[in-house]
Order: sequence, then C-alpha cells, then structure tokens
Amino acid sequence: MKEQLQMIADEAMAKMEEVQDIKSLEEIRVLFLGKKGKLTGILKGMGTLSAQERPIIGQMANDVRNRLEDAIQKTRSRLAKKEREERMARETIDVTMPGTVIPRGKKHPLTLVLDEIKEVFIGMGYEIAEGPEVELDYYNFEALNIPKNHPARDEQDTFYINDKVVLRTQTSSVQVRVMEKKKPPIKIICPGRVYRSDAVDATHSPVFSQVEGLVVDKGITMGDLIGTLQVFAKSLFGENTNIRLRPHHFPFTEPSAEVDVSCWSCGGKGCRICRNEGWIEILGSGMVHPKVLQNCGIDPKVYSGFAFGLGVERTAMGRFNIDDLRLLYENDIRFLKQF
Ligand code: 2NL
Repeated sequence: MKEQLQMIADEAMAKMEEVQDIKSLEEIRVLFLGKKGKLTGILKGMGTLSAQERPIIGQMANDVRNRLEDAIQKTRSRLAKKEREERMARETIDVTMPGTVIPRGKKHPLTLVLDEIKEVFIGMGYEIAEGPEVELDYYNFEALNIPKNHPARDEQDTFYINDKVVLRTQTSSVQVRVMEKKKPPIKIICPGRVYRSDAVDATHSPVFSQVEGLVVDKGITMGDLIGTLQVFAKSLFGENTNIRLRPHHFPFTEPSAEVDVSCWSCGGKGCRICRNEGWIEILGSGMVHPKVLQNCGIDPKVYSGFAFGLGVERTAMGRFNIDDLRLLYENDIRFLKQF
C-alpha cells in the first residue's frame, strides 16, 4: 500500500504541473480526493490491514491527502491569477480609439421653409393657430361662402368621410373656428396638412401643406394686405424681390387677387425657371368676404380683414430649385442631405 500511495501522490502532482484551467483542476481533485477518488479508495481498504500497519499507513495517507490539498490550493491560486491576467489583457479598453460616429440628422426642406414663413409672420405679431384635419363640411365650405353645388365641393376634388365630414381642403377652416371664438383684432397664420383628391405627379399630391393668414380689425385695407405680402416676399426670396397682384376670384374674398413674385432666378428678365414670364405665382389672397365675416359672428360694417393662402411645397420648390414635388415625400437620404 505504501507504494500505491506514493504512486497516487506522484500521479496527482504530475497532473497538477500540467493543468491549464480551474475546471480541469477540479476534475483532478475529484479524481483523487472525491468520494470515489483514488485516495479515498485506499483509505476505505485500510480495514484489511493489520493493527501494526494501520496507523503507519493511516499516517501516510493523511500526509498524502494534506500534500494534495495543499498543492491543489496553490495550483488554484496560480490558475486564478493567470486567468485574471489574461482577462485583463483581453478586456483592455483603448481610450484613444475613435468613437462610433452617429450621423446627425437635419431638417426636411418643407420644415425649413415652414420655419422661415412662421418666423416672418411671428416677427409681424401674428399668432399660430391649428385645427382638425378631419373637418365638418360647414367649416371647410359652408362658412367660407362656398355653397352646395360649387365645383370646389366636387367629389373629384374633396375626400368625403360622409355627407357632413371631409378631409379639409384648406386651413381656412381653422380661421373660421378662430373667428367664431375670438373678437377682433385677429392676426393669425394657420399652417397644416390639407387634402385634395388629386393623382400624384410632379406638381400634385393628395396630401400637401398650406399656410393661410388672416387679419381682421377695424379699418384693415388692401394696402395692409399688399404691404404684408411685400415684407413676406422680400424676407423669403430676397430684398430685391417685387410682388404683383392680378385680379382673380375666390368665393371667400372680395376683391380677390393672385400674387406673383419677381423671379428669384433671373430677377424679372425671364428665364427657364419662370418660363420667360419674369414672375412666379406663389399665393392667393383678398379682402375677407363680408358674408364670411357675418357667418363667423363678426359685423362687416364695423370690421374688415384680409386673408391669403400659399402652398408650402410649391414655395419650397421655388426656394430650393426642386423640380419634382415627389422628391419631398420619398425620403431619399441623397436628396435630403442637400439642404
Ligand atoms: C388659394 C389661396 C386663399 C384665403 C385663402 C381665406 C380664409 C378666410 C377667409 C377668407 Cl377664413 N379667405 N383664405 C383667401 C384667399 C386665398 O388661398 O389659392 N386658395 C385656393
């Protein structure tokens, strides 16, 4: 048995010299010192020894166990240290390495133009009003002096939810709501999405954005309208920009005018952008029709007002030289990056 013990001790020590990780070390411990381990086997077999041999072998077996336990403990510390050092080396962070660059977004051209428009009117003391996109027929048409059977109400132009409810075709409906609630002076712009039953092409979309403006007070005249639009055109298209009014008809204004600005590209000489006209139409306007004021509970004998409306897409296309409206909705990064 002495030789057996010596062999077990040598074998265990040899294995421990070679072991590379803590998991394998644990396997070695179980192999020798576990319940069914080699050394435990020897101890169990001691019953067969004589009374003289037993204490000697017992002493030896204890010595071997102590030596093994001691060696296992030391090996475990050595391996733990080694593993820790390897992990530290692996997980070292190079703080001088460049970080991941997160690309910065930017504003959509429609938002840029809308922000510019808002800025100009806020500067002149206007407030911003908003309202529902799903609107009563009354606010979208009736109150604005657009009677039943008017071509603007045609199902071909308007999305009907039912007999009385439409997707608003203009943000004038918001202005009617404001006039109903508030006494003059009123000075607002109404930006927002509007809907028309149009097929998509380079200049049309069933959903687009509009800004309408409204001023109602005592003594408001066409002169106020013209002055306001001049300030607006110069702010948006440059100090040398002129405007021109052409007589027109809208049911909700009287008189009405379409408004052109001198071409931002050629300054009025005539070029491809303005189709040799020297002028580009940007908005519709007029003096609020007395019937509209009356519909909203404002006395047209005491108050007067002007109103105008412009398409944001069209303005953006002019401002940034964009030739196809669809580009504004496709969200192609290569296009959007340019603004
Ligand atoms: C266009 C231009 C316009 C208005 C909108 C308006 C609003 C109220 C009363 C009177 Cl509450 N007018 N808005 C006026 C003139 C033109 O839009 O081309 N529309 C088809």
